[in-house]
Amino acid sequence: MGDSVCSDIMKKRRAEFDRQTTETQITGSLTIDGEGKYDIDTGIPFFNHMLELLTKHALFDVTLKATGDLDVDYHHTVEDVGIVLGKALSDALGDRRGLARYGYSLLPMDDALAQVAVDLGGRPYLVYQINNRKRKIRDFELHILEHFFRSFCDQARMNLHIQQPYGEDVHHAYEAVFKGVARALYMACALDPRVKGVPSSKGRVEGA
Ligand SMILES: [Mn+2]
Repeated sequence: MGDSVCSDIMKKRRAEFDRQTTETQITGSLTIDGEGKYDIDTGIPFFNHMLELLTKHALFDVTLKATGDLDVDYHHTVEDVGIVLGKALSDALGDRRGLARYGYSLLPMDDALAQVAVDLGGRPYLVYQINNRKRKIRDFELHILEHFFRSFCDQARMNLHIQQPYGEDVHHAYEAVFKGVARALYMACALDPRVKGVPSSKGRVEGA
C-alpha cells in the first residue's frame, strides 16, 4: 500500500453523527487522523473533561454537542454519547484496511495507573476493572462510565480491556483511564504501510 493510498485513506477517516431520541439529541463529528482538537459540550462538566482528554491524547478531532434529560440523571446522555462516538469511530475506520489493529498503554497519572488494551478486529468485548472505590465526583456517578465504555466498544466493534490497578486520587484514576484508552486507540488506529489489506488472517474484519 503506497504512501498515496495511505494518505487517501487518512483523508477519509472521518464520520459525522446526528442522533435524535426523546432522551438525548447528539450531533458532531470524529476525525481519526486529527490534531487532538475538540469542541465538546454534553452539559456534564466532568464528562466533558474526560472526553476532551480522550480526544487530545488519541490525536482525534471531535466536535460534539449533546442535550439530554439531565433532570432525570446523567445515565442516558453518557450512554448515548458512547453509542455515537463508537459508531463514528467504526464508520471512520471503514473496512479497516492497512490498520495496525492492536494498541495498548500503561498510563501513569501521578499516584494512579491505567492499563489498557485494544483490538479493532471487529468483535465487541469490554473488560472493565477499576480499583478506585470512590463512587462519585461531585454529582457524577462514576459507575455509569462502564456503560459509556460498553456502548463505545459495542458500536466500535472492538475489544477493550481497561484495568486501573491502583491510585487513591479518584480524579487521577479516571484521567489515567481516559488517557490510557486514548493512547491505546492512537496505536491501534495507526495505518501501517506493511499491512496488506485487512489486518486479519481471515482476510476480513468481523462486520466490516
Ligand atoms: Mn483533570
